[in-house]
Amino acid sequence: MSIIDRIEVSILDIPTIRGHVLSMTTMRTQSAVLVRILFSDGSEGFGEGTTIGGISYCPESPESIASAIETYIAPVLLGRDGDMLNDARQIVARSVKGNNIAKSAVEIALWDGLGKRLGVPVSQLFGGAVRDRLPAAWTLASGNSETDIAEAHQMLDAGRHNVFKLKIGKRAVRDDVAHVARIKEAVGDAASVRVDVNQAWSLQEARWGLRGLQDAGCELVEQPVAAHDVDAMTELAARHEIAVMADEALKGPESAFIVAARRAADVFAIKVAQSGGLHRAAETIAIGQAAGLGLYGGTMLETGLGTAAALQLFATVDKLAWGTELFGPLLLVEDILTTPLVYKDFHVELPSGPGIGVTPDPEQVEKFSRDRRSFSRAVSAL
Ligand code: MUC
Ligand code: MG
Repeated sequence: MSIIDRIEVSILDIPTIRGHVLSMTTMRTQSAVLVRILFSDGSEGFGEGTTIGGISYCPESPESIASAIETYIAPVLLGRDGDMLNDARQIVARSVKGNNIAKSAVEIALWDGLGKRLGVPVSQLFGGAVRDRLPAAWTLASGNSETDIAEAHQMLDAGRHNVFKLKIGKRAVRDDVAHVARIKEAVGDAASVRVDVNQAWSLQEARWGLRGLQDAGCELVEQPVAAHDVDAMTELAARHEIAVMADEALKGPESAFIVAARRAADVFAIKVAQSGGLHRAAETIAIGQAAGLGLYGGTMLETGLGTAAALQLFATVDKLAWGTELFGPLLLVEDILTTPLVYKDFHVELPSGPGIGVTPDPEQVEKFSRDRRSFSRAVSAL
């Protein structure tokens, strides 16, 4: 038995290499909630939960993630058997509604601990990896077309990325379409161009937008309208050839079932954190596969730690038709891992090693740490 003895939570604030301009905010820092679980046999596991732009992307914030873990999730897990993942997930699900990112951060740490104790990578606990590297897209979001074009060429020349996701939705639809067309023209057939609207358009704007994007050679549009507007997504997916991808609309298997049943997307962006953990992300993948939808490995712009956890799951998926966007650590001025993930030949490699395959460097954690709290089985102390 490996009893969950102690759960440590810290928020790391890591600056980004440039402003990341999204329809709802501009990110200059990524705040990652790091979870460390210590087990009675001396083993440990790490997890991570991030959101995007504080609280502008979804209801969870770095502070709420840390607070949900320390106030509600840690108390129900301390003293339980860390090898019993289903038991842990179920008790947390019964005690805490929503808070998917917080649950995911803790669940990743449990998987990491279990994998390390068994001496196997987490991918093996999900049936085994079927590939050792995955295509990784890059997001162009400097807010300026010229800067984005220069960045795209730099990435192509370096052999780092040949799939670009453009963040749009902040300007008028016509200006956004012109911006996308310029970038597509500049990269030509050397790269795939896709966009993410992050829910910013009304259905009427989206009708025009999708037509313009399609004519500009853009291959896919992610979450063009509000996450709850399933009917609008259904109409857009049916009327346009450009692929429509659901992101914010997917919060695990329950919502995935609704989106799939209503044909409200052609592609699922699978996000481990948004799904509520690796297990629920795997269930979401299964629903997408059963519905015949395309799959894409999404990100919440995690550090190398959360990115490695996602890699462990995505590497087990039979077909990821749209690749991944697991570039999170590259957007940060510095990563926190002892050994960074390898980005090469337009791919990111699956780390070998047990658990999630990576470990945070304590000095880097200390350097970016905003605060640190720990909760032990006997006493809970700040
Ligand atoms: C999102 O909405 O997909 C993923 C990549 C990126 O640049 O932002 C995120 C969020
Ligand atoms: Mg998105």
